[in-house]
Amino acid sequence: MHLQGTFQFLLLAISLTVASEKATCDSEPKTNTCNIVTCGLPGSNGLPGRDGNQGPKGEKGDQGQRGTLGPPGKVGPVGIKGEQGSLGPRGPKGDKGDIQELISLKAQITVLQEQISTLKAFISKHIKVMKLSGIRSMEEKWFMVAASEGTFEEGKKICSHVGAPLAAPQNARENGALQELAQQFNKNIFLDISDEKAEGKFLYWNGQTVRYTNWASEEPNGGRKENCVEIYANGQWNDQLCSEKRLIVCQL
Ligand code: MAN
Ligand code: CA
Repeated sequence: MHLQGTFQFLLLAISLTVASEKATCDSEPKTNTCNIVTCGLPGSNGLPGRDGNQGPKGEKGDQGQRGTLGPPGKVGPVGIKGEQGSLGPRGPKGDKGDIQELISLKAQITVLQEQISTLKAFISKHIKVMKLSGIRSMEEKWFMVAASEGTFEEGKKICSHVGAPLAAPQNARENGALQELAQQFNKNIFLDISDEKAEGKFLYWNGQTVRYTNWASEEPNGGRKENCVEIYANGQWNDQLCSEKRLIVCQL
């Protein structure tokens, strides 16, 4: 072991000497003289040295490039209401009123008023003619004398020619209109009311139960015999024989 170490030392010493001589040979100009140790052939390259120590920390790099645009943020809360704006400038002056147009409108109104008066007088005369003819007109119901006399069945037949029933008052006003006709023609009038189907149960021609009545005192008293109804000139009602002949008034 000791010998091996010694040998290695010697080899190293020789190598160093040769290297030194080689350097001397290369650097010095060639002369005719020669050194004691002659230059040998250069040795082969040694093994690569060990890695060096870590270098010093580099300088801070340049700033990076700007990033891409991010997504939009959330909508913020509603702002507070602003104050009322100031009054706007005054508008241009309007056109002068057309007095001639006003005069024309007044004239038209006067003409219309005259026409309305004429129409009113015309209608008034017609109503008088109608009344004399045995017609009473209300908002939606008209009574019209159709025959001076007839039984209940005859009367119904006459009115049916114009698709109408006999008169049947459903309130005091309508009863008053029929009363006028009874007075005017001095005859009782058959109403389109009967208890023929069920004794004591008076129905209109269309089967509806009679609501408004104006029975005279003690009426109705006819039992199964008097199944029709007449109106007197005083406006009161009486159950009567259907075979009697009375004024025939239709309801339109
Ligand atoms: C007559 C008839 C009857 C009526 C009485 C009233 O007899 O018209 O229907 O009830 O008079 O007194
Ligand atoms: Ca009676």
